[in-house]
Amino acid sequence: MRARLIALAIPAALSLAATGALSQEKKPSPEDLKKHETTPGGQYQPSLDVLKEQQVEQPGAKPGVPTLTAAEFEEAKEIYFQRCAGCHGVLRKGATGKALTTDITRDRGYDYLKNFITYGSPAGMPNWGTSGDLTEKQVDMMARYLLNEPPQPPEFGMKEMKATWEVLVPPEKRPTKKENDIEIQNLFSVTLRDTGEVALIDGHTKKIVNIVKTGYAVHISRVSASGRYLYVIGRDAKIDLIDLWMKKPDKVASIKIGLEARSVETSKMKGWEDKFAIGGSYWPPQYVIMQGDTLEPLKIVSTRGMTIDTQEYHPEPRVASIVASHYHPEFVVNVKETGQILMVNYQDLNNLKVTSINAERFLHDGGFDSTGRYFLVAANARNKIAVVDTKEDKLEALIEVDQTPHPGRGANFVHPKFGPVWATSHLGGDAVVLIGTDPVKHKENAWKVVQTLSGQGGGSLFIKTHPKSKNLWVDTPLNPEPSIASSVAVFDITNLDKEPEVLPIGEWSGIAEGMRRVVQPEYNMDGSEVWFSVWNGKTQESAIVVVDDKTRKLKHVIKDPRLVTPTGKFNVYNTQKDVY
Ligand code: DHE
Repeated sequence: MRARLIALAIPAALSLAATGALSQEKKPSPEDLKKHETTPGGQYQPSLDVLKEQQVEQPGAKPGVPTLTAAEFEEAKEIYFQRCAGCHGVLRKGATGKALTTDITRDRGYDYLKNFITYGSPAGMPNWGTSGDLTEKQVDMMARYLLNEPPQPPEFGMKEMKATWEVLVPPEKRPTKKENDIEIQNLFSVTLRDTGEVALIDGHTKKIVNIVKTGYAVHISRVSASGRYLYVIGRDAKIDLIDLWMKKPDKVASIKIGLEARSVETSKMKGWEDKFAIGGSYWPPQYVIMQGDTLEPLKIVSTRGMTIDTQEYHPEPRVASIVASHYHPEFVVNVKETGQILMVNYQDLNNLKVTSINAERFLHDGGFDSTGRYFLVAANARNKIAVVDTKEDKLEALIEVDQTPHPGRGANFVHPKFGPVWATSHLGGDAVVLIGTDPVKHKENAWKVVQTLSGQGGGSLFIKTHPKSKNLWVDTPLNPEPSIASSVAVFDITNLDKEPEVLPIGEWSGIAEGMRRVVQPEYNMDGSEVWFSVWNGKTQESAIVVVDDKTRKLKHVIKDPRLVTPTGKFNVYNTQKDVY
């Protein structure tokens, strides 16, 4: 799967405006071509795999514009959604990459487009042609595709959602108390990315309790405030609700909330525990509030609107991370392309109150500070962290960090010198940035980068610690160097000036084949163990490696033929209580 993600690498920008070394006739020199190599940050772009399967109408021909046959249109559309739309947008209005609307593409012309697609650019556009990813024929087809109007994928409203909504076990037929003897708070929901399943693994016995079929390329799991319900979302926008009280925890409801999605969350405010769920989608750009125990869709809200900086209309601002406020009955919805953070109050769905906070464009992933009051989110393509005060519902700070921050939910700990900090690692380099988070007792450090550590290299996705731990773990699964991708760096929180120790988790797994990408450290409930996924290709062996947190020694390797492409792991208690 990793190989697939890289092969489907999307450009950071098909910078038609930034001509750089490439002009219409001139081919780049071999030296320039070297600069066109895609970085880990450039590789980590959405691939709209589900959208590519959609039937969309071919826009009509226009005089003077080269046409495509129906078969060519189908192929070009698939390539575009899979490889280009992540950066340039489904409707080609631009996202992290430049806009490719026909006013621009026709102005640049066929030859120009063909060259760009063939050779790429140092600004981040991969060399699709010279790399062999696209044939000459495909490059020609894509250049023509871009000269035609973009097709519009279908909307997905209440009618479509209701048609997919299923309550497999109605609430009145569900257990009235926990019917199993699993310590459910120490259960892990493990994403099996390429089989579209989650493995529920007992944190104590390390045995698989159940494998539950979920959405396509399943992405994340979140846990309800009571700890009873588990919500899982796939990239196909399918949400599955799992009841952990059942004798064998299993699905009780499911729904599709769009065509492409990445995030789900559940209401956590006191008095509203388990009441609502929310799902955010990439396409159509919208979020939906659902009944927490049935997933019945109640309220759909579009995120289409104006960007915070240039205040221009954006037709497809994707919903990135969503968290549930602990201070108000609100969801914190991060809208990627407009840069708005929406505080969606779920108290009265008919008179919905939404506070829209101007943060920064390209919001992606983030988590709370240790008090649960401040939410820190990466505006990854802007190299910034935005901080929202969820008590006052306002932007607290915008902090410049390193290239392409990717915190996951981040890591909170007390720095020996600077007090409470939240940390993020980066896709674009080895920096691990620590940000002060205590505006009361450490005012001078609050919302400032107080220290920058050096990890193993770029390509980091997740960082983790636990309130009971002295370790700070930093993964590097997207680093191109196999030994770095298959190991993890661990810093001593009590002595951060010391070099990190590097643990060869991939080697410890005993797996000999594949890249053995080590991804997403996740603690067990009491903070004594850290679990790592050893993520290999779909047909290769993968595993979960459990490390003793105190000794940093290998404790256990979980292997099972059913553990195909494990990536994210979500410990029920830590996810329920936002412990990270
Ligand atoms: Fe993720 C979180 C989007 C690729 C594993 N990912 C998120 C979130 C978003 C997101 C918006 C935050 C959700 C939230 O908190 O509500 N991810 C995307 C993409 O758009 C992207 C870049 C490309 C795509 O086409 O999906 C992408 N993500 C990946 C992967 O390739 C990863 C490494 C493996 C996989 O399983 O697909 C991956 N993403 C994760 C994980 C989290 C996540 C494990 C949750 C981390 C956490 O600790 O909460």
